[in-house]
Amino acid sequence: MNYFRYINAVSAARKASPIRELTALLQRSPPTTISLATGMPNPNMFPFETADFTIKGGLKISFSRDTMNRALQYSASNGIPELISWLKDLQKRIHNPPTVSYSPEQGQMDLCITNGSQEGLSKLFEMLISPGDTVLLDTPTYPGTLFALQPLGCKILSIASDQHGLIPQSLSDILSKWKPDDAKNPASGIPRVLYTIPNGGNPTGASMPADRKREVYQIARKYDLLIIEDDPYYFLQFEKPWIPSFLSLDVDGRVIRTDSFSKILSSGLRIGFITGPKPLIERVILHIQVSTMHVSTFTQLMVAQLLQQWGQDGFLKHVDSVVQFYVKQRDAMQSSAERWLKDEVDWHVPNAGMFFWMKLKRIPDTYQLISEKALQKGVLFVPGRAFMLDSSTPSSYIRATFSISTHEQIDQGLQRLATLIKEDV
Ligand code: 09M
Repeated sequence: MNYFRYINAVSAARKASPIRELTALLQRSPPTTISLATGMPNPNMFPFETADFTIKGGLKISFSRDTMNRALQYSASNGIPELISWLKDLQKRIHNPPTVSYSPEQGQMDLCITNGSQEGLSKLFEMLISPGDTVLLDTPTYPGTLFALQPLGCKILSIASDQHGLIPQSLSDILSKWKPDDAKNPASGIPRVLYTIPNGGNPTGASMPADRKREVYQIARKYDLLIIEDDPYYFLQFEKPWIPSFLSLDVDGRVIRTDSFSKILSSGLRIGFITGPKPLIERVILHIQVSTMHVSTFTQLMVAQLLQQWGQDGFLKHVDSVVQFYVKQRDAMQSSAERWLKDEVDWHVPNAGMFFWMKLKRIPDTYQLISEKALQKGVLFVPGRAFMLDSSTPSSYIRATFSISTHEQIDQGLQRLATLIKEDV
């Protein structure tokens, strides 16, 4: 892969700050080293001394004074070493990416920690997109992606999707406007980036089966596309075996995957990670160096110590227990939807994630119904328009989330929706 083909002028111009490089060096140096080098404050002057965290299941994490000093200090931009190595091992176990054994230039798997997957996504877009570029994605999609992409001045081509996610034939049809050889011609305007949410799609709830992913990967090879696999709901898959990821198919080093701990450890701690070819991950790290500098060392240490105590098996056991909860929530929404909405609404039962994507059959546009009347009835959903390329496009859909409400609230909420629909049509 010629990674220079994908990065824009801003990203190509990024250089390593010597001071940040020194910080990383210091992290690896023996404790006897006397550093008169970096501009780090003296942590003994910080007010926080120690901390104890009580973890479900009886575990405890204690930050001694030394750990606390480290937790409150600057750290390397790619993440603290123990968290990076734990997560690399996890990726190897779960996805077993072919790129693990590649050389760095061939696109060897690398990983860096981000402030949730949102930081990873926005940094990827800012690395890859130049004004006038054409980007491929399946709509409806996550507004956090649309609103990160649109100001970059790119044209977005929307690929059709159904209850199994992005439709490979639609991707092929859209790309057939170009010849595969156009990938060698910068003036051809051929898209270079494909973005998709492969599991528990936001808002659609759709998950892509493995054979579709293989088809999409082959199309990406044909047209030399980079695939951004935004997968924050990977660990909220309700059925095993988990569907193989794009990363697991990545023989070329053309997949960058954004993962998130937001749905399974904490959304407020802001821990996500991106996994992909080293030459691209390095560019993202250069951007982190001059923006957020790094994810909170405190947060990273908290999570690293938990993961180290759990081990991979303990982590996966925790994921199972989270999934068990969400399956019951999903089932509660399914049975309440059956009870109140089945004449007026169409939906597919999601196999992952937190969302039902409901089509209100007799309502051509849900925007007013939701933004004005629903609130008066004491219930709220996101109107479908919010997930469209152009948010002024009418949509008969709504997104209903089953993560946070009790079964009773879900039932009442959907009953209120049923009343609302009856009054409206
Ligand atoms: N709604 C998300 N989605 C959301 C949402 C949210 C406050 C977040 C996809 O926490 P991160 O950074 O790992 O998650 C970002 C992210 C990336 N990709 C597909 C997502 O769904 C999070 C936060 C209020 C509302 C929110 O509605 O859908």
